[in-house]
Amino acid sequence: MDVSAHDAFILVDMQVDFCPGGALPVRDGDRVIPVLNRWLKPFTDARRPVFASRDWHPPHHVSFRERGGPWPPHCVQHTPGAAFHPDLAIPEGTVIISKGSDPERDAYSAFDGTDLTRRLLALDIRRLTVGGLAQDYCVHATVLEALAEGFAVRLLQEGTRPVEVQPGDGERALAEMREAGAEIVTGEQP
Ligand code: VGL
Ligand code: ZN
Repeated sequence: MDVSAHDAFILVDMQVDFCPGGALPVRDGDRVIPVLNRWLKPFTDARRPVFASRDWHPPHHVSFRERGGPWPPHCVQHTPGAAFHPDLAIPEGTVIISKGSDPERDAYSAFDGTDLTRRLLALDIRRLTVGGLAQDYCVHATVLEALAEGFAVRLLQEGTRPVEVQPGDGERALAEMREAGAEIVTGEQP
């Protein structure tokens, strides 16, 4: 894969709560970790910027079931479940983008309510390579917003997995991202 001066890597919500055993587990969510570790290598070798988004909810967030939301409590700020998965080799210098911190409003996209666009433009980034969880929620929303903001997107198919509240959500999300202009890159390694 080519990595140029206009490329950055976006790791979406690779947190303990989205992996097996967590509060809102994505089936085989942890299987993407070695894949992402391998794909990160050409970016760190080329000293390209890496961003890691995290779901970062206050207790009693509006998206939680206790408040009539769709999700069990997950990724509560400063709890072990909100931590990045320990097996993910987060490169030195990775910029953490926290989202979903407003108690009254959910945010799936890493761009939603964050300064990600401004940071990317400041670095003259034009193309994003994206992987993480979940394919049908935060990855989907992040990819669509990136494209709408004018960034090119390469989505790592083996670097993402869906939570699939409804069967087929993962496939539908993938098709929508492709139709919106994302390049779907296959392979367990670069
Ligand atoms: C996510 C559901 C709720 C995600 C976050 O990261 O995809 N999904 N909050
Ligand atoms: Zn959430």
